[in-house]
Amino acid sequence: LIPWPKVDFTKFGEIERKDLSRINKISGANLHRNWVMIPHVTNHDDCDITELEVFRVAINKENEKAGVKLTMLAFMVKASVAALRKFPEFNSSLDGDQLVLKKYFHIGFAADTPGGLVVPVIKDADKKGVIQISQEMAELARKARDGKLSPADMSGACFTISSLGGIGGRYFTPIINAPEVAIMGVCKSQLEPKWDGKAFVPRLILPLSLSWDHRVIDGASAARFNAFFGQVLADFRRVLL
Ligand code: CAO
Repeated sequence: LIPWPKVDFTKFGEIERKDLSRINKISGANLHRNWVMIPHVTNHDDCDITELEVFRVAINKENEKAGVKLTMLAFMVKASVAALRKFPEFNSSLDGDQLVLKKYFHIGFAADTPGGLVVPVIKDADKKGVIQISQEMAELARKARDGKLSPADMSGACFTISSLGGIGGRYFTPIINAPEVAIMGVCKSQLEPKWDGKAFVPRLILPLSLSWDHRVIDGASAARFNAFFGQVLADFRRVLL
């Protein structure tokens, strides 16, 4: 590679210099390695979360006094577990000439903090309900913002979800969090007109962006993974199957 350009920006105008945070330095090095070493591909898809959002809002209303708040992200953690069970190569890591297939389901989620990006992990998400996952996520996100996450809080993930749903955007290309082999990026859901065979009806559509490691996964499996993930969110009874 040719050297990074060295430019005296003061020649062009006023500037200010700021040190990178500790988290920026650590996550930047990891992201750079993962971007360079993993052959990434990203599949984009949409899923219909109209019914799930109605259910989520109703449950939150029912439990308002108890202070329970179910988040869309917690449902996505459960949907990830169902998809990882169905497509075990997504719950693996490369180790030389071998693939390590994991029988546990720890799901990481990207959390934006004033110091930078961190990925706390919900352990054994297969054994937890959506309420418990929502509560643990809120607690981990709070610890992340306060800079109080321990190394144990951030280790052992099998698969990561990066949600920009509360912020905006349509699709993006998330970078895989090695040694995981895939990551689900989620953007903001929007009401869109969908044809039901007779008329256009308003449906709440969630954009999905799944990045995967082409050494382990192929495009057909990724398309199936996205389709299944979307089917689970469209009809959550499928997590029971
Ligand atoms: N579509 C539309 N709205 C959404 C949504 C979606 N997919 N996901 C969440 N929202 C809405 C929620 O309904 C909520 O709205 P109200 O305040 O009106 O109830 C609001 O966005 C906040 O959502 P939330 O409290 O459920 O938070 P969250 O679970 O979406 O996010 C966390 C939590 C920790 C993931 C988030 O704070 C965060 O850090 N996100 C950024 C992650 C990131 O930076 N990813 C990029 C990594 S690559 O650089």
